Amino acid sequence: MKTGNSGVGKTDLQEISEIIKKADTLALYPHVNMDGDTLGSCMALCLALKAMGKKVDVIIDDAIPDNLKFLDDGSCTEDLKKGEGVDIACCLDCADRERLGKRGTLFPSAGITVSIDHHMVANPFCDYNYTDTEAAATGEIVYKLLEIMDFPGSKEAGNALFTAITTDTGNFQYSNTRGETHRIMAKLYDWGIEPDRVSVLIYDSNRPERLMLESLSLSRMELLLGGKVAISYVSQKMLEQAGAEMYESERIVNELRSIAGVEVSCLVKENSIRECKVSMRSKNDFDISLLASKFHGGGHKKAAGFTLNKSLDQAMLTVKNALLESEIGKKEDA
Ligand SMILES: [Mn+2]
Repeated sequence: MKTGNSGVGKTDLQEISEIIKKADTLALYPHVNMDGDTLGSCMALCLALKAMGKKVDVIIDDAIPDNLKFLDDGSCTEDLKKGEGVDIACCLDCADRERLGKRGTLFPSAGITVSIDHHMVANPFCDYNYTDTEAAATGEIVYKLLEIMDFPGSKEAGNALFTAITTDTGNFQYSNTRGETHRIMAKLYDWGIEPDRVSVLIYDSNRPERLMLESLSLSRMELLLGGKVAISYVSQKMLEQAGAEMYESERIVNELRSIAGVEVSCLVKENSIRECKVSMRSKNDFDISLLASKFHGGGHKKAAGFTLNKSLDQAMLTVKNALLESEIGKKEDA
C-alpha cells in the first residue's frame, strides 16, 4: 500500500499518472449519495481517459441527482458487471471504504486500486492512496493529474471539473477556496468551460416542490439566544404537503444561517417516527463539529451533523437544550 501526503510511504500524482497510462480498462467510483465534486471528478477523468483511447465506466451506487444528470455522457452505470476484471479501479472523493456502499466487494477485485481524495484518510484501503487536504475539491487534484498526463483539455471535462469545484467551495465562498483554486479555474476557462450555462443547470434547476418545502420549513423557524441561533425542522407531513423528497431540504440549513446575526443554524429532519437527522452550520468562529461529536456525529467546523433515535418533538427539544448549554449560549457577545 502506498499513501501520499499523509506521511506513510510515498505516492505522488506522477506515479498514479504512470500506472493509469499503462491501463486499458478502468472503473471509476464516486461515493454514495453523490455530490458535484465526486461525480464531476469521476466524469472529468472518465472523459479525458476515453479521449486517450481507454475503456472507462463510472460505477455508481445510487441515482444521479437531477441537477447533476447533465454530467453523464452515458458512462455512468449501476451495472456492477462493468467493474469486473478491470485493470484499475479508482475511487474519487471517496477515501472511506464505507462510502463505496454496495460496490464494496467489487472495487478491490480490480488489478490495481487507487484512491484520490481531499479528505483526511483514517484507514487507507487502496494500493495507491493520494490525499491532498489543501485542495478545496477532489476536482482540483484531478485537474493536476490531467495536466501531468498532458491532457490538452476539453469543454466537457472542464465543465465537469468546474462542477466539482463550484459545488465543494459553495461557489467559491467557503474558506477552503484558495488562490490555487482560482488559478485552476483560469486554466479551465482556456479549456472552453461554460460556467454560466453549467451554473444554471446546477443551481437554478429546482423543482417547485423544493421551494414549497423550503417555504413550509422556513415559516417554522425559531430564533434562540437573542438571534444567534436559528432552528427549524422538516417533518414527514411537510414532505407530503409539498410533494418533495427529503434531499430537497438540503439548502434550508444554509438559508437559516444566512440571517444577519445568526452564528449557528440547525435543521432537524424527521426520517421516521423514531429517527431524526440533524444538520448544523456555523458562520464564523463557533466549531459546530464539537457539538455534533457529543451526539456521535461528525463533520467540519462549519458544517456538521448527527442522528438522534428520537421522535421529532423529542429531537427538537434535545437539540435546543444542547445549543442553549453550548459555548454559543455562554458567549455574551458574538
Ligand atoms: Mn469533495
